Amino acid sequence: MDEPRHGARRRSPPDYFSDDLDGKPDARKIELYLTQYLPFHEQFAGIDPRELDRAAVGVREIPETVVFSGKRDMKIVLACRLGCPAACLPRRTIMPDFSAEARLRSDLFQPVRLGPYQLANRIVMAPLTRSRAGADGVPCPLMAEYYAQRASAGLIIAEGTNISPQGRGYAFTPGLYTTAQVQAWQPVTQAVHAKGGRIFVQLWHVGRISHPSLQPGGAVPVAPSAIRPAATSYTGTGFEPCVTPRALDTKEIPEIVDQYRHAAQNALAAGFDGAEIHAANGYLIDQFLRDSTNKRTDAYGGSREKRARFLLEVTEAVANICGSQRVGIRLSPFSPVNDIGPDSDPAATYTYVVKRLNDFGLAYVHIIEGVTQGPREVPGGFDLQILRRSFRGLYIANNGYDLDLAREARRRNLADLIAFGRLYIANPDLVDRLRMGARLNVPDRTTFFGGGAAGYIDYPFLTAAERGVP
Ligand code: 8OZ
Repeated sequence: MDEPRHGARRRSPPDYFSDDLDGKPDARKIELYLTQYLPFHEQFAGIDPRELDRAAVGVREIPETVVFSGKRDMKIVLACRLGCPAACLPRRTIMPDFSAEARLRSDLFQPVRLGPYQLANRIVMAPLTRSRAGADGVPCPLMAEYYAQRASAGLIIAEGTNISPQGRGYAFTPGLYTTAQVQAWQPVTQAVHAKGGRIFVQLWHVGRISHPSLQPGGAVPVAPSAIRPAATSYTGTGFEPCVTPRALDTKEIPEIVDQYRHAAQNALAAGFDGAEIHAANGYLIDQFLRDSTNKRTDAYGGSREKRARFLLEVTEAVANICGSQRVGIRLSPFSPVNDIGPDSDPAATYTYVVKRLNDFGLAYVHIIEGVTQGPREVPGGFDLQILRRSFRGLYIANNGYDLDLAREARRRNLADLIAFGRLYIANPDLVDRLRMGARLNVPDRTTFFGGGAAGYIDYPFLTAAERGVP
């Protein structure tokens, strides 16, 4: 660790501690460092020093002088300045064992700009279906408490919210198509804002992933084509197999685009900071995009361009209402969830989509990497960074992230923000817990969907003592 690696030449010491290599480090800054970080160091003892070297490379992106430490051989490493490779960092033996710094310095916990908003950090609460709304899709008061508890996330993306009665596929999911729903969302967004948080809503139409008992008039659900999925829909009394959907008539499609427009208007009236279009997980927009589920021969099916048309019309409608910088979109290019078959050329289809999305100047794409709630591997080895590079807005990465993976994604600049789903169910103060490397609460699966306060707003926060507050 003491010698320059990779054949890098030792350069002159950086100017932050310009007297460091042979003289004494700046005592005032060391003091600052000790008071700021020492209280945490026990939390992070035992980090492999090689980890620190990797972190050193990562901090190069922070446009400020940084300090971090490693415990090997009782050394503290004083690092500096943008662009200084790890291999040429000055090293001094001055203090024993404080190895926390690499974790603390990840820019996961630094503010970031998203559209018009300055987010407190790069951690996103992913949309999570919790089925606590009323049978009429009206959010319940517990939801204000639930989201406010999680307001320290840089951004909350609220759960999938139905744009219309026809868009509903799960009992007790909220909506944004009635006045009562809008009014019941208002205390939710206010509670998040009162805690300094930001909250987008996720606009959802499930398409064929529904059941007649959830549909207006007991109708069969709709889809681009009449292909039955081997999937289930939660009806309120249990999971029922999905039925063969009815293929939408061409003239109905602009009506659904209008429903998205109306829901986007309602989202603003409800106080949301923006909207995420749910185009993932085998729901309606995904059903239009993939040629496995879209067999149409009209202007919305056939070629990739035609299959993407519905998604692009929805995006245009929502962006026109919210302002494009208040809109994001979620995609799951390689996920088979909800029995959606793969597109015959997913790499080309989804690359085409994100390139076309550039026409709107959206705030972000939110990519479920790999299989939703499953392996992160992408079939065929497609490099999701191609999507990221093709898109001009921010890239939110999701699926199976933990602290190490998230830090790694930032260190290697593979994502702009990281969305955590299941970890947020049981850890309202996830940001603090990740920042401190603290233990995580274990979620209770039996309370994921439906029910009341139990398993919803009763997961404990770290105590003051655990947070190191006297
Ligand atoms: C995970 C797996 C399948 C579906 C969604 C309700 O995407 C879901 C979902 C989440 O909105």
